[in-house]
Amino acid sequence: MRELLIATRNPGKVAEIKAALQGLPLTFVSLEDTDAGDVEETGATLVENAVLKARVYGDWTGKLAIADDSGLEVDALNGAPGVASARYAKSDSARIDKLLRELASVPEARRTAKFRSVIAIHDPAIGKTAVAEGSAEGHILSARRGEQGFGYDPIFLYDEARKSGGEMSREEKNAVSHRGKALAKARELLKQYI
Ligand code: ITT
Repeated sequence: MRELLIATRNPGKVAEIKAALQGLPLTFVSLEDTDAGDVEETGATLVENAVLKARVYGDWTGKLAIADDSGLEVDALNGAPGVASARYAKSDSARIDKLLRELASVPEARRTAKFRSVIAIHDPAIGKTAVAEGSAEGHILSARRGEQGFGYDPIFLYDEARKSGGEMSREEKNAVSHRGKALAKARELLKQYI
C-alpha cells in the first residue's frame, strides 16, 4: 500500500482528513513521524499556501503528501481574517475572543461568513501537484456552542446543518464543511496516485 503524508500540524485537520479518506488503499503517516521542519506560509492565497505545504513536505520526505490551507472570511470584516486566519491571534481561544469582540455591535443578520479550504496533493515521484477546493456558508454566533471540532468551530454556524462546528461529530461536519467538500474531490484525485 502507498503511504500518504498528512502534511499538517493541526490534529483536528489530521482527524478530518483520515475520516474522509478511509477505505482508500493508503497508509497514513503524520508530520510527527518525519524529521521535517516547519514551512513558513508565505503565499498570498490559500491555493499558494496549500501547494507550498504539499510540495515542500512531499519533496522533503519523498512521500506522496496532502496539505490543507483554510480561511474564514467574515463579510462584516471585508473578508478578514481570510488567508491570515491562523495568525489572527495566538491561540484558538484568543482568535475566537478577538472575532467576538470585533463583531460585538454587528447584528445577527449581518454576521454572514464563509469557510474555504484548499487541499493540495503532491507526488514527489512524478513532480505533479493537484488541487481541490471546498467552501461552506455560515454565520458567526455571538457565543460559543459545543465542544467538538477545533479552531473557530464553536462560533461558526453552518447554514446547511443549522449547527455550529462545535455541535457536530467529525462525520456530520465532513458532510457539510469546506474541508469535507474539498476532501470528497481530493479522494477522487488521489485514485490517480495510488
Ligand atoms: P497547518 O498549516 O499545519 O495545516 P493551521 O492550523 O496553521 O495548520 P491554517 O494555516 O490553514 O492551518 O489556518 C487556518 C485557521 O483557521 C486556523 O486557526 C484553524 O484553527 C482555523 N480553521 C481551519 N479549518 C477550520 C475548521 O474546519 N473549523 C474551525 N476552524 C478552522
